[in-house]
Amino acid sequence: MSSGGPAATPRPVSGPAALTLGPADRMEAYRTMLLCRATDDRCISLQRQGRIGFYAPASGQEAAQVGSARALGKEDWVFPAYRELGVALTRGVPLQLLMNQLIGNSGDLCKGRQMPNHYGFREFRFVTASSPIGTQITQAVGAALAARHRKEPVVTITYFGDGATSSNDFHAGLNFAGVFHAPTIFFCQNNQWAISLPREKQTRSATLAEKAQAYGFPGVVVDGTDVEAVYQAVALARRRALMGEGPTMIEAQVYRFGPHSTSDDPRRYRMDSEVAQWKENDPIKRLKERLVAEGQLDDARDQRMVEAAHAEVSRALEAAEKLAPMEPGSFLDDVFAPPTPRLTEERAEFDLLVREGVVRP
Ligand SMILES: Cc1ncc(C[n+]2csc(CCOP(=O)(O)OP(=O)(O)O)c2C)c(N)n1
Repeated sequence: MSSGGPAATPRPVSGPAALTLGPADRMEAYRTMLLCRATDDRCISLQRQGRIGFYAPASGQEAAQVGSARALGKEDWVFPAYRELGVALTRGVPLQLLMNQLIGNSGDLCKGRQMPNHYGFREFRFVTASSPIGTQITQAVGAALAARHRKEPVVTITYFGDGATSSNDFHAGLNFAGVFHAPTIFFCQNNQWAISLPREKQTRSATLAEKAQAYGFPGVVVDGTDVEAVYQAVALARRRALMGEGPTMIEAQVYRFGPHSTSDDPRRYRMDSEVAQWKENDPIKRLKERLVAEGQLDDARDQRMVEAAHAEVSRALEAAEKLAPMEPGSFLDDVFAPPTPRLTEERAEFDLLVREGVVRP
């Protein structure tokens, strides 16, 4: 599968990873986190203007996503949920390609058939997200066992939220991984809310990570607003998995700053004061402070980086909006190969409706 569109954000992932992030890695992580935040801000606005249909923001979760993805190797497979923008960008997915999917235009690799945010990029080993909560967890375990069977030295990582720990697939996936020693990393972003359900109503377990112990492997809690701590936890889990020591679950404690998606209003179920409290630990602010303290960043350079991130989003969006829409009759493609006689007939009927102006391309 080709990536299509210009490579606006080429960020090849190197691996296997060292156990700590170096200064240049920290700066690169910061750049990606700024791009992630700028993309979120723009996409919420685009949805409000009717230019995209739906969006699930990742703001507040950038360190968890970028830190974890930086610890992976290029050959590892990612099984995401629908909120993993920072992971996609770190894997090197060009921003325009993401925009193409949000719009569902003719450059969208999913051909406009997936909900916005539910993208997948084979070239970056980023498997298409599914909406049913938790289904990616069992898929990641199966793929890890298949890779081991083929003697491929890779791990799979699956991303999911606190709400997904109540799904059947979470328990089936962890049990199977424990029994068969799957080289899988279970990366839970506990962002404290599953739409309107708070973390304390999700489970009586003291932590989500401790659920892994019941399945016979380690579960660790990490401060998900600290990019270095996240990186280290994933690098260690990956090393364990590659050494044949089996799976690890990581619970990254974060907070979702924005709505669950553009379809809800979080002020109806949570207090502004809670949001404000978590914003004191904004992962971008934390990493900025670290970079300033070590002399890599000052306010002027930071300002230029923020502006560059917004400009990159504008360029990607402009290019994506110039692309033609999907050809409407394409919904009949890819059903059967070769198409059945009935499909061919339907396609001819559809093309006639387009020619007669009944259906507008
Ligand atoms: C099986 C299933 N049940 C319910 C839903 C509706 N739903 C969509 S998102 C969501 C909450 C998920 O919360 P969490 O796993 O914490 O992830 P987050 O959205 O916070 O990242 C629910 C219940 C669904 N998509 N699939």
